[in-house]
Amino acid sequence: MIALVALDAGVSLPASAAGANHARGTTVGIYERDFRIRTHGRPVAAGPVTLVVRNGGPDMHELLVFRDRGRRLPMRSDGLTVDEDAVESFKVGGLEPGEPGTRSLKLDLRPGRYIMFCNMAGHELAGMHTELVVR
Ligand SMILES: [Cu+2]
Repeated sequence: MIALVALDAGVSLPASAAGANHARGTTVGIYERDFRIRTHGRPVAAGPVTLVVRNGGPDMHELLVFRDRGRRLPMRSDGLTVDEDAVESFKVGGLEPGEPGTRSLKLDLRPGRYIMFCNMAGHELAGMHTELVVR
């Protein structure tokens, strides 16, 4: 696990803060539901980035963040989940599966392209993935 990652499930920011630049970094709103992940899609500044993740349900969802290797993520033999162990060195953080509601994930991101997805069985394949570009 990378030391820069910190989970902070207790913090909740107003939706109006999504995408705004603050002295302490950038806040990005992420919206999950069965079976999509949406964000504003604009590049964000490198440095401290807080993802405010709202799960609209109805299922539990997680959010994993990996640096993009420029290749498709490897799947486990179940064919339904990404083999996280095979790309562990690219992982920058994540939220464990959670019930509908809002949680936040604090990251410290270098410039580059990142992929965010839910790795509960079949969810990534169903469409629960998106990108984040950091400049
Ligand atoms: Cu999910």
